[in-house]
Amino acid sequence: MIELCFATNNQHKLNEVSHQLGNSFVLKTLRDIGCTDELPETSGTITGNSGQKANYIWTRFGISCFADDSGLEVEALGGEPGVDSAHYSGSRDAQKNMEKLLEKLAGNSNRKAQFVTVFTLVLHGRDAVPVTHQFEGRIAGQILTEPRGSGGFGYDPVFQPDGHNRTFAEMSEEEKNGMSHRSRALAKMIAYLEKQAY
Ligand code: ITT
Repeated sequence: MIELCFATNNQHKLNEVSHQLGNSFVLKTLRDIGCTDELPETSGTITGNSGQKANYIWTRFGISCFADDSGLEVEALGGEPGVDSAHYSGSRDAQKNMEKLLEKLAGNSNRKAQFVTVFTLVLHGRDAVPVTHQFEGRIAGQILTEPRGSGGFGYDPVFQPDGHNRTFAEMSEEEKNGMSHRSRALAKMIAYLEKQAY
């Protein structure tokens, strides 16, 4: 069975992804491989940061791995917070990040937004040459004027996916996972992995 390390320090992402991966792969955490480092995220783009995180683990630990970089893109804010989603308010405080977002959108009737994620998979190839692939997932929705619900993480209480009348934070993890940006990208990665002959 393929062993894959998920290069994330975000426990919520880990929970979401481990459920979806099921038993076809052995999922290793950063803790399992003894990595306590802060992962680099300095490229300025979601795609670039995703690659940086996975390549960091491959280079230091030589283990097949994947990383997810994700963010919320709000149309009326020109795509903000985007790559800065995790620390939009200046700190990694989800409450403060949401407050800043709602303040910036106050009085604005265009509430369109999307969550975006890019997974980078680095697989141990022949002769230890790494094989790298990226997979993207998106979900469109609206930013509400105030938070609702207590599930999920990050901006989930203010994000309502199109076609639904509840926020991600009002849904069960299973329901969010049935449509989220992360699960869509992950489904593509799993389909790719299942095609590989091991
Ligand atoms: P790692 O880098 O260790 O994986 P992180 O939390 O720093 O964890 P990102 O750099 O990818 O993750 O930042 C993503 C941020 O975007 C995250 O902290 C949330 O604020 C937001 N975000 C991403 N996916 C989300 C989701 O499903 N629901 C709500 N907010 C999300």
